[in-house]
Amino acid sequence: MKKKIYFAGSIRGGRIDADLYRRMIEYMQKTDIVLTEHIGRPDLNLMEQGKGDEDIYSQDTAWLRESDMVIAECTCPSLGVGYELAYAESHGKPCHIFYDSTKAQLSAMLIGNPYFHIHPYRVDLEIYEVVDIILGRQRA
Ligand code: 6IA
Repeated sequence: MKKKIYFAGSIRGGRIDADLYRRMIEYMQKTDIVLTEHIGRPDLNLMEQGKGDEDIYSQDTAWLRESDMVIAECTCPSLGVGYELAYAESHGKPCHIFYDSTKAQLSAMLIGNPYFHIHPYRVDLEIYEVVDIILGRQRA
């Protein structure tokens, strides 16, 4: 059965890692469903103007409740992603947090919470190995 993944990444917090989000989303979509594939789109800022904030909030919280797990890329700090992680925790969803430990220091409010599965990485390749394990994929 395909897993429903809520992928969280910075939008108004800054789009510097948007291309990494896209690569992670495409990798997860090889076997599973990413509810939030728009997070990786390069043209998101333009698109964002058409949608109201209340609609975004209700759609995203509905997707969080529907998801099997949350995978967040947290190198670029984002208030929205922090909120989503707390929301997911309160709904008992497994949460996996990736961040580049050569570029960022993760908030104590995430790293200090034993509920969260924290995955620091130094090169992008490490992300995909961990994603395979999280998604229960066989590796050759
Ligand atoms: O505070 P931030 O904007 O950085 O928060 C980013 C997080 O909030 C992401 O993980 C998203 O799930 C959620 N989020 C923020 N803005 C949007 C959004 N904008 N759409 C969906 N989720 C969002 C509109 C873009 C759309 C029309 C394609």
